[in-house]
Formats: sequence, C-alpha cells, structure tokens
Amino acid sequence: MFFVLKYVQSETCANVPCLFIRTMASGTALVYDDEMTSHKLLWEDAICAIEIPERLSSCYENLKRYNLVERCLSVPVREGTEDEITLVHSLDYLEIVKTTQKMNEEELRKASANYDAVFFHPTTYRCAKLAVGATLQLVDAVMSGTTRNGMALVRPPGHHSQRSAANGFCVFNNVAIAAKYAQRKYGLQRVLIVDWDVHHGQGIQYIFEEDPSVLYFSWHRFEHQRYWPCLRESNYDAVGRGKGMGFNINVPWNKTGMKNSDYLAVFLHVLLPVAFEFDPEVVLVSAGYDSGIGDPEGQMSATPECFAHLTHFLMHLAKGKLCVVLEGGYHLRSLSESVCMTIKTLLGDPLPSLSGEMKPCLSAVESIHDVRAAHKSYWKCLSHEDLTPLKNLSTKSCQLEQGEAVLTGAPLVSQQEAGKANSDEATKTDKFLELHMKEILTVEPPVKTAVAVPERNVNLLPSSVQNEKNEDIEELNAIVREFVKEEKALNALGNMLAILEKIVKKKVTSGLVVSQEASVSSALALKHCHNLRLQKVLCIFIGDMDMKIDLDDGKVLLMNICGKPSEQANTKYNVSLNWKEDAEKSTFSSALFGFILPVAYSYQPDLMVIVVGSNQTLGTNGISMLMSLLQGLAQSRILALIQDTEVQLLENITKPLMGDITPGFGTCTPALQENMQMVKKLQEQLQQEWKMLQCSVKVSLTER
Ligand code: X5A
Ligand code: ZN
Repeated sequence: MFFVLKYVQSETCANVPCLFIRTMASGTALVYDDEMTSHKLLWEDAICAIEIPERLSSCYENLKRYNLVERCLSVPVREGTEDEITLVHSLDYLEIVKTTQKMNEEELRKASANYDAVFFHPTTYRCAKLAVGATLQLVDAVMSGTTRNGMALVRPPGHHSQRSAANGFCVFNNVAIAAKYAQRKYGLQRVLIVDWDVHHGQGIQYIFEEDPSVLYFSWHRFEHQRYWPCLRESNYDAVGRGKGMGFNINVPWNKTGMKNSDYLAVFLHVLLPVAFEFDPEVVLVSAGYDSGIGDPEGQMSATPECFAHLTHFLMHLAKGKLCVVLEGGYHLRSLSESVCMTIKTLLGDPLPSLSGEMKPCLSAVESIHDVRAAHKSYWKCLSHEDLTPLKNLSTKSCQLEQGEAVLTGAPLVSQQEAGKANSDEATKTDKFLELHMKEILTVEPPVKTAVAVPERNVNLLPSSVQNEKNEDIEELNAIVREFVKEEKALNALGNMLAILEKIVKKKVTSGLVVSQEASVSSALALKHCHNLRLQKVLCIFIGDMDMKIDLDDGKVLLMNICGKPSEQANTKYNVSLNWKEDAEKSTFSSALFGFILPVAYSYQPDLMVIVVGSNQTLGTNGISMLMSLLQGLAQSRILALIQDTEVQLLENITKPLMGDITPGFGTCTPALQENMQMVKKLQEQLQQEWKMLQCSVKVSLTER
C-alpha cells in the first residue's frame, strides 16, 4: 500500500495514551499554596476590600472542576530569600515590611496608610515572600527544562510595588524580581514582560526603564490620566530612558469597555511584531484578570477565551518558555474562568474561537496608532510606517483640571447605591459566564493529527508513530471518481477525504496529506467542504500553484502567497500576497501580523486548508511560524496538503500541527522593502472589509 494512514497523538491530552515520545521540554507547572490566602484586610476600606483570599481559592477550585490540576505538574512554593527580594527592593523597605509581622491592628493600619491602596496583615510578610518564591520556583521549573511553561497563583500581587514602596495591593514585585533572577541565574540577555493587567504596572516600568535587556509591555485603563494611578508616565510616550529607550511600551486605554478585538488588535499590531523582533529568551506575564469582563476595577469586556488567545500567541516566543504570574482580577467567576482558559492553553488544548465582532473600536485604534508612532524609531518592524502621534502631547489636556474629580470607576452616587449597582453588575456577569463557558467549551476531540504520507516519507515525520489500520474508504472513493479519472490517484484522494471528514466530525483535530497534485487535492477538499456544509473555510496556498477553485462567495476565503505577482485583482475573498524570497529568512512576521492573522481573525473560519506547493518563498521558518500561529483559529482544525516534491517541509508542518513549539524563530525583522510595501498596500486595500487590519487612524477616521 502506497499510503499509510496514521494518527499522531499529542501527549498533553488527558486520559489518552500517547503514541510517541516528545523530545522537547513539555508540560505545564502549577505553583500554588493556600497559605497565601491568609493575608487579608482586617478593617473597613472600600478601596482594598476587593483583594480577598477567595481570589486565589476560587481559581484553584475551578481548576479542579475542569480536571486541570491533575494535568499540571504541581510545583511547591518556597519563600523568596532576602537576597532575591533585594534584587529589586531596598534593604530599608524589606526591613519595614518585616516589622509588620509583629504589629497589632492599630499599627498595621498606620503602616498601611503610608502607602497608596495597601493593607498589611500579620501574615503579609510571609505571604509576600511566598509569592516571590512561588514565582521563582516557576522560573526555575521552566528555565531548567522541567516543564515547558507554567503559572503561579499568588497573593499579594506585585506589579505596582517599587524599590522602596508598597502600592496598589502589591508588596514585593514578584515579576520584576523574577526577571532579575532569571538574568542572574541563567545568564539571560533578553527578558520580555507582558503585563495584561488592566492597571499600569508602574513599579515594573520604574525598575527597568533604563534597561534594554528587559522589554516591558503594559496596556492599561488610562482615560487621559484620570484613572488610577493617574500618572503622566503611563502614557504611550513613555518609551524608556537612556539605553532603555524603546524597551518600555505603554498602551493607554482611553475608554472602558475594551473587548476581545481591541486586545487582539494591540497584540497583532503592537506587541507581537516587536516581541518577535526582540526575540526574548523567556517571557514573563504579569497576568491580571481585572482586564476581563465583569471586573469592577477594569470595566472592560474581554471574555475568558481572549486570555487563551493571548497566551497562545506568547507561547511561540522564547521556544515556549512562558511563565504566567497572577496579578489582579476581582470578579471571582471571570477571574477563575480566565485563569482556567490560560492554563488549558498552556497545556496545549485547542482554543475556543474568539467571540464577538472582530473590529477594534476607534479609541483602541487611536491608542495603537499613537504607540506605533512613538516606537517607530526603535523597532524595524514599525520603521516603514509614516506615522505621527495623533495629538500633540504637550498641548493635550491630559492633566486634571483644577478641582476635577478623579474617576475611580465607581459612578458619582452614594456608596450604598454604588455597591448595589456593582453587585447587580457582578451577578449579570456571573450568569453570562455560566452560559458562555458552556457554549465555548464544547467537547473536544483528543488532540490528534491524522497523517497520510507515502511510506518512503514516514521517516520525515517528527517521531516514530504507530500504524493504524486503513479506513474503509469505498464510499469516499466514489466521490473521488466523479472528480478525477486516474485510478492511481484514487486511494490517495480517498484517504484525504477520510481525514477531512474526521476533522469535521471532530474525531481528530488536524490532518496532514502528501499529495502528488496538491492543486487537484485542494480543489477536491474544498468541494467536499461544500458538501459537508462548512460555512467558512480559510484556504491558504503557499508557492506556485495552478488553482482550480470555485469561489462560492464567502464560504471560502482564498489567500495565495506566491513569489510571482498575480494578474488578478484582489477581492474580499480572493487575495494574492506577493512575497519575495528573502535572504534573511526570518522576515515573514510582518506579513503574518500585519495581514494574514488580522484577516484570518476577521473571517473566523470553521476550518483551514493549507496547501504547500513548489517554489514557496516563506522559508522553513516562515512556514513553521504560519502553521503555529494559525492554531489559534478554527479550534485548530487544519488540513495541510503538501505537494510531494516538498516533503522536506514535513517536519516544519507536522510539529506545529501537533502543538509542538518549534525550536525558536530567531529575531524576526523585516528586510525587503518590497515585501513591506506589499503588506501596507494590502492593509489599505482591505481594511474596510477585514476590520482587524485597522491599526492607524488616517483612513479609518473618514471611512468608518
Ligand atoms: C494588582 C492590582 C490594583 C489596585 C487598585 C487601587 N492592583 N485602586 O490590580
Ligand atoms: Zn490590576
């Protein structure tokens, strides 16, 4: 038999035997200890009342409910040492925190009042040391290769605390200490910190402002400096200082209600291009979930699966070395569901589709525009843009007017009324989330890849796999017979349809087929998608291909990535991306983040068909990157069709399909002017059709 039908089993799925041995670091660490719930507020304080012990315990309970705890490697906490804490904090400050252990309530109140939005409890010092130690245990598990990634659930949080000050519920700066620790212990040159908490981690900014070895990214509710902590230096023009210029990225939100597409737009158009150019050796996340829906502080609208997508993107940096550390998050249900989505993604489960309209709001696009303008001279991936900030900051009235009230998120009504409104709001979100999670967490297939490759190419697959009995494909062969006459193609195409049906029926997640004539196979595959009533299929052709596709308006979106320019004009559902081969090889990220992913996320396909033909111009790196990042769409349902002349690419395609993190993409910088111009032109042409392309205000202001 010429073709072999196999299953390749990804190992991270529970209760399913694993058919091959992974050679790379794998697994997800979970660092948690309920001792960190002992730190609590002992007196009345409206501001601090939300930072409660249940924040931690409810996350852990929910992880147990989803059977996620048993799938993680449980890593014990420890105390951070004085040497570790003083990597960031002054000895004087450490001594002050130490003294709170022996204080009575009166003294604790006084000590707390020295800082903005902070409370001390007799166990605070112990818990804060555990929070530091838990974070460092996670860094060790990941950097030593014990696990690929992981999450630390800690209290108190850290990102607001400064060299000599507690601030905003934070005592020791867990993530900042982790960055310094990773650099010292593992000799790292480049650390990326992503702060998706809804507040600005000004503590982290201050600590690394002049340090180009730590890239700090934060988005935060800002409202033209009216939102806490109301700092001038939280705006987009704070880009770092001295040698650190360009290594501090602030994305201010000037409106509340930011939703999935706004967060996604910032990742695609700001963070990811820069992060892939920076090429970190580890990624630390200041993971606050007060940026999620229902949070009384954040007032934003991102739903739990949004955090799955954010996590997924970051998993492709630093060879997958990703340490997620809890910061804020005050709506218990929203917090705990979002934490579960984060950990499911770290474990390698397919992602639920991102819900909501895929169109960033004008205010978000303005922020993105401003940040890109502020950073264009520091990052090659932004340098081609002709951007200037929208408003002249020096004349902009972003300082508070005299006597103007500071908005804290609570409306200007009595405390009692506000409390009632808040709890009504919270209950509404509870109900919404109960339904929403049922909707997005439909039963998933075990993460499996079905493979049909010629026997002689089996050795090109990443690991030894077990043969499976061939399916009875007579019925499918009948369909094939209508399509092609040659008997010799019959079994190959029948096998392909068998795999396609398995994907659609959710028996497997993805499939890989080597084909003697990829263009014929893809035409048949798309025809069969139509038979199977699939609503939206994203089809990406890579390389020279003679396409034989009927475009059934809207049901197929065709992207053709080829070296030679096509004569055909671009339309909404048929786009040619003329990509010139580049000696540098690591340049495809600009097309990926600037065009392919924004369009793909705007379309929201049910299935993806990726066809690789001859003379592809992306390079192996480009193909790996594309395959990896497309996993976030269509719940990872991908059928990959490879022309048999291109089997040398098998490994680069199969590994991402199985959720393996490729051994690093290297620093991704745009080189060819032609390619950059082409991406820009396509953005301009299609940003009214595919709204996730919008990242500057020039065009959108007049045409929205
Ligand atoms: C870690 C965190 C928020 C403090 C808010 C004070 N802190 N108004 O989310
Ligand atoms: Zn926060």
